Amino acid sequence: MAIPVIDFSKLNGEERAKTLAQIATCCEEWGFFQSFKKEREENFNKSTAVKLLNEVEKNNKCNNGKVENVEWEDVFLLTDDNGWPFHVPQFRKTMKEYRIELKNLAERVMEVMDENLGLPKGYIKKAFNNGKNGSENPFFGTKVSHYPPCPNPEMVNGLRAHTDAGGVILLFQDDQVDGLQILKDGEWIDVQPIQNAIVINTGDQIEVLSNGKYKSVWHRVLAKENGNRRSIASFYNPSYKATIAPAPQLIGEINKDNKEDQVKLISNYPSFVFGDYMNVYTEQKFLPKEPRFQAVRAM
Ligand SMILES: O=C(O)CCC(=O)C(=O)O
Ligand SMILES: [Fe+2]
Repeated sequence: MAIPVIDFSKLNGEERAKTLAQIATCCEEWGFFQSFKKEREENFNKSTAVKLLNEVEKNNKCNNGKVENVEWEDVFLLTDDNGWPFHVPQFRKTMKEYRIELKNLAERVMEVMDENLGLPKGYIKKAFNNGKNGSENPFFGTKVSHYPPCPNPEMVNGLRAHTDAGGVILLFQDDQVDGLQILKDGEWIDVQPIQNAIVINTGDQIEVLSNGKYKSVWHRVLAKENGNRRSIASFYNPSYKATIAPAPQLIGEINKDNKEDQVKLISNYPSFVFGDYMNVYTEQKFLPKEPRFQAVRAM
């Protein structure tokens, strides 16, 4: 089974309706898809991001014992206002450009989801801004990961199984070294590396806003014996102050089709402040999803 690949440039052409439908199916049935656009290939070929990442690689030594509660992953986080390494001036410029592009892509993906869910255009973006147009910023962070080769990959996870907390996640994954897997119908399947594709998935907040129509999907990264795996994940999340709840339009829609489900779904997703959700998530990221909603409901 292969994760679906979508050509986003077709959203602007004759195949718009077909592409919208493909994305809807991905959101409903997979929670993960890969976006591919021809021009990106050229842009990324020119980009110095991957070359610069080589400069921050560290020489990690692996243990032979079983390692619990840790990741075989070396990480740094970027936002708009962190410090930047002065000895690699291009890095800041390149990452800034990259992040602007990806933020735009995330907003386009959210608009497509608005349309597919029958919500007004801009609904999800506005919900992430706490119902305001632009006065509160969504959180947009980029996590750069390095998974070094591990002599005992069966004894440690690159990254333990989790769902993502936030909204839309855009991942530029290594095209040489695989390792990312998603849980689909009870089975772990590989997210096949595709050169210059962006892997897109939806987080817990989209699950709540869509009233469970778009589920956040479990995924993990396997440690590998050979090869250094790099990935750059960008997270488009609500503002910490935003109140998140199922869209009222979707509760109504489910009601028409299946009354029993409606009762269940409403009580499954409380309304909460995203900052509170993150406090719960920090403690429970690698535990079952459902108790997170219960814990935040009780806050
Ligand atoms: O490195 C990857 O491929 C995935 C990273 C990820 O799932 C995460 O940081 O939440
Ligand atoms: Fe993740």
